[in-house]
Amino acid sequence: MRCPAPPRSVAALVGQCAYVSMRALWFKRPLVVLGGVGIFFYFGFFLNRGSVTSWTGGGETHEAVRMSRSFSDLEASLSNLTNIIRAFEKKQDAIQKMVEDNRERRAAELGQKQNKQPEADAQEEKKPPKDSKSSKVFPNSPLFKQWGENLSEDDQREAQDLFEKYGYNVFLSDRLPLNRALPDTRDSRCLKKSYPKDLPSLSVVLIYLNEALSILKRALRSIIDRTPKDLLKEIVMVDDNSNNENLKGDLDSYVKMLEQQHPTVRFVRVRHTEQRGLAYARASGWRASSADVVAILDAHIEVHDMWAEPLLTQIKGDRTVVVSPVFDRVNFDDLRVIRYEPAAHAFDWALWCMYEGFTPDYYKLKDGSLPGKSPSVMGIFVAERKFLGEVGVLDEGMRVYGGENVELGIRVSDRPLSGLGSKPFACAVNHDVDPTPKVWTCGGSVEVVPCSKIAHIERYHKPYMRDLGPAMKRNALRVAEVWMDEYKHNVNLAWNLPFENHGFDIGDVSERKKLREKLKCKPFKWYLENVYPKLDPWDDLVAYGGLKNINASMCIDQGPQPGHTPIAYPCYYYGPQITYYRKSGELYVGGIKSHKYNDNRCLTDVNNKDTEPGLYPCKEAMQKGMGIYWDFTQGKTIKNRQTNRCLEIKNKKLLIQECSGQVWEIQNLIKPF
Ligand SMILES: *[C@@H]1O[C@H](CO)[C@@H](O)[C@H](O)[C@H]1NC(C)=O
Ligand SMILES: *[C@@H]1O[C@H](CO)[C@@H](O)[C@H](O)[C@H]1NC(C)=O
Ligand SMILES: *[C@@H]1O[C@H](CO)[C@@H](O)[C@H](O)[C@H]1NC(C)=O
Ligand SMILES: [Mn+2]
Repeated sequence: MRCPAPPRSVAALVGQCAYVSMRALWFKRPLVVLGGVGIFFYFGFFLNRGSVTSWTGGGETHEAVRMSRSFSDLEASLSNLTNIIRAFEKKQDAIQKMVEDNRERRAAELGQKQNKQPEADAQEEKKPPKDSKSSKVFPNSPLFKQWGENLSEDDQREAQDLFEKYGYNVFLSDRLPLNRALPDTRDSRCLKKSYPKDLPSLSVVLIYLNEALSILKRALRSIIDRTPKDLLKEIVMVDDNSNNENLKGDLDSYVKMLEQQHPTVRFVRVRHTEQRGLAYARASGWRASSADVVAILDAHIEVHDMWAEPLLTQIKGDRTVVVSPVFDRVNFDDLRVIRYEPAAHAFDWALWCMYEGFTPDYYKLKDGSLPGKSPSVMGIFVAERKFLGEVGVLDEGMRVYGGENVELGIRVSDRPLSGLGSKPFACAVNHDVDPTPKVWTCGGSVEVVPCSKIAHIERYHKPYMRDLGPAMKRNALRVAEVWMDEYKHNVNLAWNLPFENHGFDIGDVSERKKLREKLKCKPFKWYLENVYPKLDPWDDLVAYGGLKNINASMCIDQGPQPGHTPIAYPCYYYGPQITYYRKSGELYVGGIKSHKYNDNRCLTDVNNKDTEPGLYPCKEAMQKGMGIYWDFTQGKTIKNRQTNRCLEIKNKKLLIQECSGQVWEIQNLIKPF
């Protein structure tokens, strides 16, 4: 799973949420969104937009190291423009502050609960670390920010080595019991539910690449211990060409031992001889499976008690529903479990995943144990095996990482998102009716099931590749090409790529297009209107990019942040200077939001004697009577409709004044305006 930090508390949904790993908690700082509609990550926006080249955004890891690497590349390429560099340094300070804030919040959070670990099933091979006073060998390592206080220097070195290799605390994992207890983070109503006896059988698919042995063992252990014997048919382990040695012999002997202890469970091993990426690995696990239902999971997880029954019950009631458990976060450093609130799995136009509130209908029922409909999945999902095959499993033409989950979400969403999950049927079993439909549509829907919980490590960095950006972009462009019809260019906009000649070879999509035709899938417009109306279609956008004043030869820039005063600046055509002009006359500076619940920042004539322009959330600006609508055509003046004053530059200052005839040029035209 690749998504960013999900909501951590109920408050998240009513107001606030914490994480996108899909953008990780380090940089996606969740903001309070009133009305319970969603969650937004203002900073992530800047990052994604901001990086023309190397910033990967998203993922479980926006770490400072990578940040500064991206920024120093940038600085190098702009080395002759010292003032611009200064601006970016300022930005880095802001980022730093944000990181500190997050750390403080984290510290507070960690102070809250300790999970008790049982003594049993400890891993004998290693003793707990000794208590001895020693200084920090890696004071700047994220691993030691909250953890490892009393480790000897040798142990610190070992722990740091392992952390750098795996992205989580393997040193600690090696010393925790494989069957450690997890806190019960479910809604209390879940404990009172009962589930049908005759549920479909289950294949659990674990995909992994260079996972630590003890993490993988703990995942296996938890699945075996916490899935009813009569439901768990098999565990399919897909190794996407790992190169760590202990995933060979040591893992084999562990699996052999499990096989002997649990003769009813079939263990299937799939090994790729080259790295094929997440989508292919998940699909090859699906191919190797044979039970009624497949659960396709990451291998850095532990399932909670009763995780399978609620999911299987939903699928028993409706074989076309693709379900997801709710993921709790396991910290990469101390491996503690942090409760996440159930939330819908959503995405933005860059196809980064993120959490979002369910629809208002859902919350009206005031029962957080009920399944909720979701526009997409995060990556981990559970589906009826044959149904998944009928609708095309996953797009195996995707590479490395990202996009495949959104593609699945779009593909199987065939019903309006009413906000409610399907009602579990008491007995009507339809998973074994004739599964060969005459004409199948892109049928189905996605649900998040709160009574099913899986603890998932949000890794500090991922093993797939140093920079996931190119793969993300490529896969997103694939999704756009196959599924998004007239909206496909929104993906280019979100990644700041030109519509044509974007430089990515997206591979052959003809099979996926054929699939779409064969399944008679509904148009993307239908999906937007019925399943995911929160996504802003951006359909009245007419131009975007840097906006240059021809007379002064300078660009508009969002100016110091936080702040409300855009400025004139030498053009560098980067995040803070990217503007979006809407047919309505709204002009955004410094970014555009993917979701309707997130307000954009409108250029305003604040309508008083003060001659500086403003940059305010559009709704707020409207309420305060500021002018947010501008008349503009390419190479002409930018004139406020309300005040008839113009946006101009005088002595290198951005002003609003009586029109003197200065003209502007915007970088990219989307349609004539
Ligand atoms: C900076 O470099 C660009 C080309 O890389 C050049 O066109 C421009 O004149 C340079 N600016 C200054 C101030 O040296
Ligand atoms: C580290 O050692 C000190 C003194 O022995 C003790 O007070 C403290 O609780 C220890 N910290 C941890 C995290 O074990
Ligand atoms: C600004 O530049 C445009 C195009 O070069 C020119 O037609 C116009 O007269 C200039 N306006 C002012 C006020 O200098
Ligand atoms: Mn994951």
